[in-house]
Amino acid sequence: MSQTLTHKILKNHLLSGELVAGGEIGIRIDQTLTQDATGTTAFLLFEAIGIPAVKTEVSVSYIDHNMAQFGPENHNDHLYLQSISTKVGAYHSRPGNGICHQVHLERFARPGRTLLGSDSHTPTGGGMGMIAIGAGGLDVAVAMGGGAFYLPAPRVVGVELRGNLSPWVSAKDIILRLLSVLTTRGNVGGIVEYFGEGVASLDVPARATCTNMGAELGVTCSLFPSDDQTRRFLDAQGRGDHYQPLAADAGAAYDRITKKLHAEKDAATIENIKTFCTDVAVEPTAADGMTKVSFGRVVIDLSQLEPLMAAPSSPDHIVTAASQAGTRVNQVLIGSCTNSSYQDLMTASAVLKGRTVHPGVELGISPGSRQVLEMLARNGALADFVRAGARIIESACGPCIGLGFSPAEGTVSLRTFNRNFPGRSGTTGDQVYLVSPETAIAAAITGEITDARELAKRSIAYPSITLPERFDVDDSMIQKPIADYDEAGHAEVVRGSSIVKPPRGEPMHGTFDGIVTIKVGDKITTDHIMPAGALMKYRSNVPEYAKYVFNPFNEEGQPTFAKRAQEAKAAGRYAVIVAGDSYGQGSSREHAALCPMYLGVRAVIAKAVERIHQANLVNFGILPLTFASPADYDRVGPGDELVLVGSENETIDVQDVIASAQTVLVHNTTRGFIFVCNVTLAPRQRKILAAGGLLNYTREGGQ
Ligand code: MIC
Ligand code: SF4
Repeated sequence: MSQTLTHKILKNHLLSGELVAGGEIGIRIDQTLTQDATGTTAFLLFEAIGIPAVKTEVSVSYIDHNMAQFGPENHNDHLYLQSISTKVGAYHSRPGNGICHQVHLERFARPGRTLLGSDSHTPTGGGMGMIAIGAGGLDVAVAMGGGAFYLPAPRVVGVELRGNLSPWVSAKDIILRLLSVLTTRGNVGGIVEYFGEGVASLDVPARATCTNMGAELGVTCSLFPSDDQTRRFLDAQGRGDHYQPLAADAGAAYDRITKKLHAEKDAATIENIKTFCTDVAVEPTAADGMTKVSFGRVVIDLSQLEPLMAAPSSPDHIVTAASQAGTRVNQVLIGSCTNSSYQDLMTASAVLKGRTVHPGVELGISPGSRQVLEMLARNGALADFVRAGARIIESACGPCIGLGFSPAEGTVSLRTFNRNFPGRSGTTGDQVYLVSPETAIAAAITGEITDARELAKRSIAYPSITLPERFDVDDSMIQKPIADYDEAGHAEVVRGSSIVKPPRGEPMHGTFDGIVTIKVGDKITTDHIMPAGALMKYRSNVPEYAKYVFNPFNEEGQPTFAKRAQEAKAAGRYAVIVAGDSYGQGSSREHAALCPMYLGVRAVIAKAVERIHQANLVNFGILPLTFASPADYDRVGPGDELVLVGSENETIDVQDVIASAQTVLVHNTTRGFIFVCNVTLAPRQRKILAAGGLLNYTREGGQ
């Protein structure tokens, strides 16, 4: 039978389960990556599991997020990560060497392999034809110890690319187009597989831009075939021996995709599905305004694409650059793991060469890796940026995670990044547009949103930057594992005082007696739950970081969420979070589950919970429930007392719910009504919850 590439790679790594969409599978993980903001917890948990050395083919610890170093916390983390990497046999990419996803693509990613990373943009590696998945740090710690990674057997979403990109249109426009069709909602459990004749013209960094921002779709990962482009990239990185051709079989069947959409509110998305998908069927609209739309595969004709942008403040709020033309821009930032490759920055610098940044614009450039920065420095492109007035930012995440370059109030910032969630830039009410390097640089020159194709009218030619024959390879900032385990195992681990052992979960027992500690709306991101930016320096100190859970919702003069949750805990009640659709979208940060758990949160009731966050909740012993009837969301309020009950309103043991219930009744004793929640958990997740979390489960010998 013809197979998708996704199934071929998964089959090669399958340890348990069957590749039938919906069921749970366990796969072998070849490579892992961690970064410093999630990595300290991941390595502390790895230590807590008690396995002396990593068992993967390659595990890399990167330093790229917390680089601001106000106070000793960040540097404490760096030294801990460097020393623990030595002790347990992981590679360690030192600060300054670049953003984890860009460096991993350059130096470690391999076709046909599996990669698990404690960062939601780990799927960047899919540009190399590998299954690369983002997960919480505890899942990555287990994988470092040789444990399987469990995921739902995926639905494979086929995305066929036809034709070639026109000048001034690039990979970012492909993924923005896909976001306009699939949106950020309702794609949990899918894997996007690109295929078709249009694929051949895209080089590996362009493919990686698409797979990177696939994270915003909420799918498990995205991947491209491994072909001549892959070989060329690996050859240029001096890793030709890692090449292996891989593709789906001719005629491979992609899954039929069904999305539940609101006939009116999602009208634009439905139109896009009709325009860009095959075999579209739209069901009649139900009484609640919802309709089911299904389709065969997505088809994007690259030659028809035009410059696009994700308007404030969601990565799926897609508009054409032309439709926003003339909007004044005060800031342009080029970088992040989405668009900071050699080609991206060379394109921007070539357009800018000999010009000066518009007087109303501040332009910031952050190269994705030390390799990119060094090559730009050597070939003069860096000097062209400097001469044009660009501010050069170090090779790290920086402004993408709100560390610096917060825009002024009421101004527009154009960024080549992947997320424009409200306030992520560090400015409340920010207006961030996500764009390609071409659209970014056009605005840097004109001072306003510009369809980059208009630059031709200013006699600016499109610079066609091709993949270099040879990248400058220098791995001296990557510390290699010590071959002699005896020597490595005795290495001293440096633990600054800000590195605090993460708390352990406890199993729940008896009646679940809860109180709604917060009620939030739709699309609550992990940035809302556990803000990053300057607060990220507390990542290795859960008691301190937990003070800021739901910080954006804390009101002056009122008790914070942390206080309310701890009060509930002191009163012997479990704190409960009530949320709308797509709860926990965005990053993989497990602190968005770990810190609430520390405060006493033991259940989340939402209309829907996003994949990585759902797994993190379970891993830290928090019960994720979904409203069987979304209308019940409106009937629950903050402060309501909720008790899980049996069919006759009798009390039940929460362990029984965890063990086998598919649904559970929730008695709102404050308002006097009972509603139904779905308990959607894989069998292994039930065991993890019963144990009070993955750490306990793993230590007790659970697989
Ligand atoms: C992000 O882009 O939000 C981050 C910061 O890279 C996170 C990881 C983290 O919170 O440390 C992610 O995407 O997973
Ligand atoms: Fe870093 Fe931004 Fe990429 Fe997250 S999305 S890994 S913060 S560059």
